[in-house]
Amino acid sequence: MAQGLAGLIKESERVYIMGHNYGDMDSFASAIGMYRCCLNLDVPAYMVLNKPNDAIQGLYDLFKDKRLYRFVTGADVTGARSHSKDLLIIVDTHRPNFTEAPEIISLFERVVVIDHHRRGAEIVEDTALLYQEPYASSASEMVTEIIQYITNEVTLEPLEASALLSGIILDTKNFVFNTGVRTFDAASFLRRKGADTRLVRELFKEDLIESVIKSNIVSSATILEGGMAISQSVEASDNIKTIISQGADELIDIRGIHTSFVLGEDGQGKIYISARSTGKVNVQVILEKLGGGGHRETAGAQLEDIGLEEAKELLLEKINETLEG
Ligand SMILES: [Mn+2]
Repeated sequence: MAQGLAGLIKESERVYIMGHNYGDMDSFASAIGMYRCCLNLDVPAYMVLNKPNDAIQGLYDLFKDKRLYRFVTGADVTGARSHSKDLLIIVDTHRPNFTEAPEIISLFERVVVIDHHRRGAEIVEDTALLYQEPYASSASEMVTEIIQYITNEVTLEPLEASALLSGIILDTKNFVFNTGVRTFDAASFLRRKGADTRLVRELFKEDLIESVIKSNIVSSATILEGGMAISQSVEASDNIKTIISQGADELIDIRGIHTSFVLGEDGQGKIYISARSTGKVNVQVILEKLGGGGHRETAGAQLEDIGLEEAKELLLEKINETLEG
């Protein structure tokens, strides 16, 4: 795979690399990793990034002022030259509409996709190379392997290695999920190349405010009979969906709790519910009764024109109804 990819890169005038929209550390880092492959092959490359969001800002800040790394926007790519001799590499997604700049895909005659997600209905058509590995933990893991085989001389800067390690850590939630032998092999290679585990830890630090809200969710939880927990965020936030889903995650990590429900309100007065279960209770069935949906172990719902306390009462009613049924 690496040899095929090396051939495609070498016969290109320029290479453009893009991840998915609302990029995360895995898509950003795997783009950095492929950028490094192009540098090692002496082919000029550009990373396509419109506007870094909060999830990658910290990581992006480490690279943005270094002249070695070249970032362009989707508009820069559309407006520039003919891309008939260029190559587009898409990382961490295979769905055209999920990419950072879907409009540029058709400008390229040759497109490569490197992704670890299970294949969905929508996929980039006519790829010159499709490398899809659902057993890989992350795009960063796949790219870390590619870096080792694409050139005989392997150059990888410590900062790039740190970025790739943070991508792996994000997608495996600290080497817990989808973690195989090859994940540790990749991590070990990155550490040898100078990946800085303290720097990675810094990148995962969250804002104080959000962390306080989350602690409140956990500390104010009520335990219902038989290992179910229910809680709410007293603070409204525009980021409430993320906060309550992480709060619900933390609650089922507590021994004795197998199901958790967390409510919260966004800045516009809309109520969100996030539910998690270890599988004992089907939370999808409960939240469907409130117009929500999801899966057996992860579900959510949104309610309008209702207060937080009222919504909580309603939820408790549906929980009881379901369990009695
Ligand atoms: Mn990923």
